[in-house]
Parts: sequence; structure tokens; C-alpha cells
Amino acid sequence: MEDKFLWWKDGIIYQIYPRSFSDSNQDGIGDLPGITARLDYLHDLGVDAIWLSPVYPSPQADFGYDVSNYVDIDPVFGSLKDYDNLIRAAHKRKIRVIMDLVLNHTSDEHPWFIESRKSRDNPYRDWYIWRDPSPRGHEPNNWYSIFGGKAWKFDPATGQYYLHLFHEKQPDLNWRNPKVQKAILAVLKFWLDRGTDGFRLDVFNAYFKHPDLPDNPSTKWGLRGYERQDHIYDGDQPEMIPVLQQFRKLMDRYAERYSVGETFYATPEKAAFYSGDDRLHAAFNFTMLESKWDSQSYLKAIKEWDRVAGKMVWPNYVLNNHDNPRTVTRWKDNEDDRRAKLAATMLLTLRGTPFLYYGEEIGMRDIKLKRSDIMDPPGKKYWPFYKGRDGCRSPMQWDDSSQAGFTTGRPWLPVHHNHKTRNVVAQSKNEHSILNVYRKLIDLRRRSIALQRGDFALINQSNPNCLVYQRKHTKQCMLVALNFSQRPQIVKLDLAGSDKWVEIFSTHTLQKAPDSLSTLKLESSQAAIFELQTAK
Ligand code: TEU
Ligand code: CA
Repeated sequence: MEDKFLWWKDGIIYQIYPRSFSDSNQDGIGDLPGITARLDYLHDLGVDAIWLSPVYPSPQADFGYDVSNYVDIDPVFGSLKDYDNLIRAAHKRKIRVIMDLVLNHTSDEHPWFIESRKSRDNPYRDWYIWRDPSPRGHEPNNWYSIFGGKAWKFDPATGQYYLHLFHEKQPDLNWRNPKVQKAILAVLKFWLDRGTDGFRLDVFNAYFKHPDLPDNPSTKWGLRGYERQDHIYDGDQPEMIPVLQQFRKLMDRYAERYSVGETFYATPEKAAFYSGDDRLHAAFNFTMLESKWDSQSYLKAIKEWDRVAGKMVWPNYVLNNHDNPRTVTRWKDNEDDRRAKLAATMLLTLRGTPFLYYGEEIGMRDIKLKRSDIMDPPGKKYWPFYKGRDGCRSPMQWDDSSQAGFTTGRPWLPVHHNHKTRNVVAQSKNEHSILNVYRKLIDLRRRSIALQRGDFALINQSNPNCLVYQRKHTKQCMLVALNFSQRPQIVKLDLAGSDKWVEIFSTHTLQKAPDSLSTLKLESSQAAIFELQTAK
């Protein structure tokens, strides 16, 4: 029983940024019918679940992360009927659907906020965080918005400020109000009843703020005011736990549902703290988004997360998402895919749920935009020091046609010019493409109990350019060898001489399997997987 396949633990989750995946009605914006039309592609790729960035009605001030109605679909993405169709078609292919719930804040155009701002005694006033100006007529405290400027917006109609940790069009909900909690639970129930398999909870650990809203200490240097403070009062408050317990109790009434929290200012410890049997199923640890391209930096991220997660928490690994430059752009690798293939091998052989971000499997790169074309609010604010997140959100590259098969209209963000050669159709035909590497690795993981459930065991060896580890399960043992350097490397392994290893995957031409792995020669950027055949 213990080994029974559990989709969110043993499977692979694929994040879709719906605006940019596939446009069914040629208005230049991706939509739900567009996603439904691509399900066979996702099924062939081998993913077990898709997570949709928000598709609720929204003024799109933060491209859907500003929700004006939690229980409907924005017409730009389709309708509830389209959503039901997507669920049905996905389930038919054993693909689960995860919705993104943005519950720290709503849009200022949400009816709750429209009411709230009307008067100080409006029944919805207390659904948001309103405060009088300071005695000297300034903001109520020193908190900053992550998107720039202070976290408080003065509303002349009622002479008070409201709190917004993000855009001023994203007022923070008052989670201390039981009515808010009740309304949100009804939202979860609405989607669960529709067959939604799970939720990704946007910045969940910011829901509660300290009741007295004290100033945060300013201790550091950073580009944004927000980065200069220690966030001890505007997040991670103890009241978070009972709320997660309520969420979990509700979800446990349904079969095999899943919740993953976007840990705000994540550390492995924080992510582990919020996960568990009576909390979230999982919480993100984003260490790898910060890792430098060297084996030791990744090793540190893996070792720490594996140790902190232990047996009680199920880890996860993320190389790309919609808030950060794509890996290959971070590594400045132009059109070379060798590192990306190595990274894929690592991602898909670690102990923990792998998350892919659309286009990662074809090695998409960020687009570059002129200042006047920037869409993302923090990019507009901090240009040229920070250019925003549009770069990693460009349209999916399906084929070599003029808009990459994403749309025949005018796409909301430009298609990367490399789509002429870097696209799904072209890569499908090339056995050695990064897409086929992803397919092979996903297939391998699906069939391997060791890669799904095995313990992570680092192999000590003295070559610092390489990372070698095993995934050990009572029924199977795999060994993964990764050469992060651009030169061939020799790795000396102290493994039992009687063990026979067979190479089952390699980014380079498969070698004749060595009888023992005591000396392993790895080509530049090579990644290889071996399976233990006979243990004595
Ligand atoms: O992001 C949380 C977050 O603050 C960062 O990832 C942020 O996007 C980055 O620092 C920008 O400068 C979540 C969502 O993932 C993000 O897309 C939303 O914009 C944000 O919450 C607000 O809902
Ligand atoms: Ca569309």
C-alpha cells in the first residue's frame, strides 16, 4: 500500500501561465479552450497535473493575481463551462488540475472592497485593513509594498489608509475577520465540488499581519524599500496554522486533493513548518531559483532541503516559474541546451515533486522588451534596475509559424524570435532535443520506484565539478552522475566492486556499461543515470 502511486507525490506538476499557453479565439491571449486543445501534448509529455495561474475575473492589474470574483472565470479565458470541459478532458487523460488561489488580497474591483471603501461603518469595512493616518498625517507604519512605494494607500472618501503589500489595486484582506475566513472556505469548497484536484496558495504566509501593525526593523540594503526590512510583523504570524488546519480538514473530505503553498520569503525551514498531515500537503522551497551554476551550490540546496524535510514533509523542486527569469537566461547560455539537459536530469531524479514551468521542456529563453513594452507593474516601477517578469511569460512556442502556433492574432507579449527553430514540432522530430530528454526522463521516473520514493544518498567523491548521488529504495537503486563543468571529468567512486551497474539514460551517446563504477568518465556537461543490476 505504501508504494501506491500518489499523483502529487510521485507525479510531475506542470505550471501553465494561461495568458501565454494557447489562444483558441485569436485575440492574442491564451485561454481555457486553448489549454484543453493541448492536453494530448501534455499527456504525451507525461505530466500528472497542471497548475493554472489565476483565470478568475480580474482587471489584470497583476495579470490575474488581482481577483475580482473568486467563483467565476474571466471571459478573456472562457467560462465555467470551459473550465468544466477542461477538468473532464484532463481527467480522461489522468491529468489533475490545480487552481491558483490568491487569498492574501483581492482586486480593488472586488465587490467586497467596493463595499468596504464606501464608508467607515459599511458591513465590509472590516474585511480589509484600514487605519487612520499617523498623528503627523503620514502612513500608519513603515511597511513597503513589494511592487514599490509604501504599502498604504490613502482613500480620501473616508480619510483612512488601506494596506496593500502588492499593487495598490490589490488591497490585503483582513484574515482576522472570521467572516473573511468563512467566505474563503466557501470558495475552496466551490472549486473542490467542481472537481478541482488542488490549490496553489499565493503568498499564504502573508495572510496574517501582527494585530498592532508595528514598524518592521530596517536592517539591510536593497533596491526596494521592501527588501531593506526584516519582515517580522507583516507575515508568518501564528494565526496562520489554525487557518491551514481548517483548509486541510475541508480538503480531506475529498479524495486525493492537494494543496501547495507559495511560501513567501521561503526558507526550507519555513516550507517544512507549514507542511504536514494537518497543514498543507506541501509548501514551496525556492532555493534552486537562486543557485549559481555549480555543483556545490545545487548540492547545498538539495542537502539542506532533504535534511529539513526529513520523513515527515514531502519536498519539491522548482527551477522555473512565472516570477523569475528562465534558467537558461539566468545562466546566459544563448542557444546551448547542454546545461538545461543536465538540470532536467537533476530535477527529475531528486526526492521530491518536480515542478515544470511551461516551455521549460523546450528550453524557452526570456524575451527582451523595450521599456515602453513592459507590462509587469514592478518592471515599470524599477526599470532599468529591475525589468519585471514579462521576460519569462512569453507565448509558448508550438511551431515555426509567425506567432509560433500560439495565436494567429497579435500576441499580448511578443513571441521569442528563436521560435523559428526552438519549438515543439521541430524538437519532436529531433531525437536529441531537450524536449525528448524531458520526455525520456519523465517516462523513466514514472516507471521507477527508486526515483519516486527512494532515499537521497550523496556519494562522496573528490571531484568538486561533479555531483553523484543514489536514490535507494528496497526494491531498486539508481545512481545519478552530473558533470557541471565544460570539460570531461573523472570521478572515482568507492562502490562495492561486485555490484553491476547498467547505464539507462545519458545526455551523451550511451557508453558500453562499465562493469563496476569505480572510475567514471563524464563528458562535458554530461548527465547519466545507472541502475544497480545485481547486488551480492
Ligand atoms: O508572488 C509573490 C512575490 O512577491 C514575488 O515572487 C514577486 O512576484 C516578485 O518579487 C516580484 O517582484 C506571488 C505571485 O507568484 C506573483 O505573480 C504575484 O504578482 C504576487 O504573488 C501577488 O499576488
Ligand atoms: Ca484567447
